[in-house]
Amino acid sequence: MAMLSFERKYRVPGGTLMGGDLFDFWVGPFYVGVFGVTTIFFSFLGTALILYGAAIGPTWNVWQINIAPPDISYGLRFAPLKQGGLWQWITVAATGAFISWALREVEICRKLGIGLHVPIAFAVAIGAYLTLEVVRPVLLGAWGFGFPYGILSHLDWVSNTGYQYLHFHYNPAHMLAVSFFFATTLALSLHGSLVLSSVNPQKGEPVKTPEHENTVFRDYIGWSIGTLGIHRLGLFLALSAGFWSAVCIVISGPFWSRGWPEWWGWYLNLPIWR
Ligand code: UQ2
Repeated sequence: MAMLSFERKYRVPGGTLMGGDLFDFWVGPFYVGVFGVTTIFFSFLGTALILYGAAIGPTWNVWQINIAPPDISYGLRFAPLKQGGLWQWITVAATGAFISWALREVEICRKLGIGLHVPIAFAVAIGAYLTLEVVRPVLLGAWGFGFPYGILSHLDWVSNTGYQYLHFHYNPAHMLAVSFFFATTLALSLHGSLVLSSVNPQKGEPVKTPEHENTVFRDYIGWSIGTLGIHRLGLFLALSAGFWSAVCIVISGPFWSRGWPEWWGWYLNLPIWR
């Protein structure tokens, strides 16, 4: 079915999560919905607050603009706008925009009658952000433990937070996260190159099918995971990378407050070495 007639057939009311037919329409190619409106509201609010924070700051150098969370002494209270309150409201706006976007994805999936894999995958990324900016600061008792909004400043935060635990690469959950990130790039490079090789055959050859793709890997390693399997694997690897990233930072402080190399003392203290 041609794309335009397909879209005419499926762009019908229904499948919304709340509000019934309210905003259940399209603007050009874009589905609006209640959550399209809330996405626009929160992203405009957040962007305006960021611009205000930059305007009252010392620089317009994009690399150096920084909107920091409140001082630790504010604990989990509201801070004045210029003492971290802006960071708090920007965090509220970002969270509202991310969750609105995920729910808009859910409504589009429901309209199409497809699975909810895309919004669920996005929810894992939102979960990693909320772990950094909400869950860990709440567990540590102060919003000041969140990362600041700024290009260089958030890099400094990552570096400082890592060195606070002496050597973050000894964090076992960080090891898992990094391994999943690398495995994700390996899987996507294998998959992308394999598919492109099949649809870009050598001169005079017809475009190839999945049988050829399977045979490449059966010849290499005696096994092919299959065309559906590679996408299941890719989603698993990518979500695992995000999941273990969230775990590795939320356990740093709330669960383990010394250097991560020291955590491996359990191994050195095993009774088998006596
Ligand atoms: C595959 C297959 C695909 C693929 C790829 C493979 C036809 C088009 C890439 C090969 C993948 C394997 C063997 C898994 C590798 C494991 C990790 C952890 C990276 O068999 O089926 O479909 O794209």
